[in-house]
Amino acid sequence: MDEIRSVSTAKLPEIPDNLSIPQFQLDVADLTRPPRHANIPCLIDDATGKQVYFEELRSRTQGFANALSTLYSIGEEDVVLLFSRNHIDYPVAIWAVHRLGGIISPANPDFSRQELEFQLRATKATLLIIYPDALDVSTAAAKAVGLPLDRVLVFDVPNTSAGNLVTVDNLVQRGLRVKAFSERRLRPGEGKTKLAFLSFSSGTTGTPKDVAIPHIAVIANVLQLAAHSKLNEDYAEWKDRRYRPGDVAIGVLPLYHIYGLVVNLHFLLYCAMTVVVVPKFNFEGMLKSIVRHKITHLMLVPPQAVLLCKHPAVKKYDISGIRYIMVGAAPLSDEVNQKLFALFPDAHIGQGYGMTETCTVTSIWAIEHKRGISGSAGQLIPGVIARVVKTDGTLGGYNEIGELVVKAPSNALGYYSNAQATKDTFVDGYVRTGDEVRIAPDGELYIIDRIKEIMKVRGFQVAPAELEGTLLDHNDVSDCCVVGVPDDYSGEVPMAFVVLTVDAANRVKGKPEGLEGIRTSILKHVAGHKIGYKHLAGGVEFVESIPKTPSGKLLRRVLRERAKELKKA
Ligand code: 4UW
Repeated sequence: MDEIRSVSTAKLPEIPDNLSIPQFQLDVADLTRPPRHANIPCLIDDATGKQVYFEELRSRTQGFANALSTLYSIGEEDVVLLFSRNHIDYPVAIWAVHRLGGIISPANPDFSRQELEFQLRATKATLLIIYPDALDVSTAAAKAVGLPLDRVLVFDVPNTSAGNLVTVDNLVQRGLRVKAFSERRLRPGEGKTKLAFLSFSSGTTGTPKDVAIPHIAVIANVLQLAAHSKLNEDYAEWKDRRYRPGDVAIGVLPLYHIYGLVVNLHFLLYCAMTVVVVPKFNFEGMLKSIVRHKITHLMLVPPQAVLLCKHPAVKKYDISGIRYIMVGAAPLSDEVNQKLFALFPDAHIGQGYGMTETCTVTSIWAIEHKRGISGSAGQLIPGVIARVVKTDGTLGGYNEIGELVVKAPSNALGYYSNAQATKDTFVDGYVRTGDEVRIAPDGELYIIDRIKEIMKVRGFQVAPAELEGTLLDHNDVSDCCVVGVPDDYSGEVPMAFVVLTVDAANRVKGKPEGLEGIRTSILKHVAGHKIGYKHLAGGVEFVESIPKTPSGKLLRRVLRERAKELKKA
């Protein structure tokens, strides 16, 4: 056997290759999508309760496109960097840029100045849109890369200051008074190559890279999910239908990450559902929102599911309206899964699995199963073709273990500015996932291990190579290796093995407090340059040397085992 396909009987419709994402989401009447009732909002702002209806979403997108085109000359291939928490105008910004032929590069809103600078430089962004709490970081980063401050815009958040910056709402209002932009239409086939997003991922190795996601990738994944969930089949008699117009999902997943962007935003809006937009995750805040907005759908990452199972505050709230919980982006333990089942006896609960490079969902639990099978990441969705590549390079069949390699209409094109990494990861139209899996004959996909270098900390990628670069900038570090160590809440956390410079080693010889000083200084150094989830929560361990192969490649596995032993001791 050389290929394994989805066992789903659902039929994937033809995927339009001549539509931009906003045209697909907002303009075309598509018979396969549930009709949106005029009285069902698309978005609700969790903080203010403001509701945004379909027509308003559409007109705001057009207004913003007008303003971006006339006042900022945004057009073909311009990259606009979105450095923001979730906001009701987040999709407005995305789709306005897309309507002009531009590209969106989303960034984590908690990034440090250095991390934002890196992404601004890498993408050559010509416009930056931020959330007001990032004024200082953003202006410093913009200055550092030479982006004029009049090209930094800010989303409107009540009771916050936008400094001297122009706000998005101000521009939308100005843009609504004119009709100036000309819609960037795609020629037949062009959707396959016209870029929509540059999202960052480390892939299987190295530092974060810009994943080139074309318009068709997002459209395809939405249609694959729709087919998988039989959204377009008349099964109205199923009271249990998974996604119904009027269902309300909590939007705590960050929209800058591919899971939130494609599933929580594009797919759920396609389902004519309502998404409650939450700028910053806070567990008890989420419980309150679940009650306030009568939430039916939770899209979560494993640590949030852990809180749901263990946090004492859960008992204080009536969350019985929840009938769907999807968890993914990192492994979910059997224990948590079982607890979820017990806590929500009537809900649909299961895992999804995906990756930035496959522009998102690769598998999700079957629509016919109310509950996913514990330990399984679900079944391949329609349109996905999988190969299981064994360690000897041959292809495995059902129940054989190997690296999952995936072909799908949603696959990204490669890494925009890294030809070598593209060659290594995107092979003959397939993406190497770096995940070790087994596919059972009934179609269930089990993720056995992660064979790639990256760690997943609370569902976020952390690239060891990136942290090793930062560590090497510290004066006392001559060599290092970063590995993940297991952690109950975060899944895993980074830990560093460090070799001191000869100077530093001499300085602290026989002085344990001196060594402690260096350890603290290293921890602070990383904390000063990197976002919170990349901090060395697993600690720093000093070693004489880093084990390497004769060709100089880090033997990361050896240190990963050492780290596990240290944690046990
Ligand atoms: N079990 C074990 C899982 C799982 C997993 C992902 O940051 P990225 O590039 O992308 C993501 C995407 C997550 C996602 C997308 C759509 C979806 O429906 C869903 O289900 C809830 C989740 O995280 O990291 C990709 C890597 O994250 C790991 C795996 O190593 C993968 O290559 N990963 N989902 N259920 N591991």
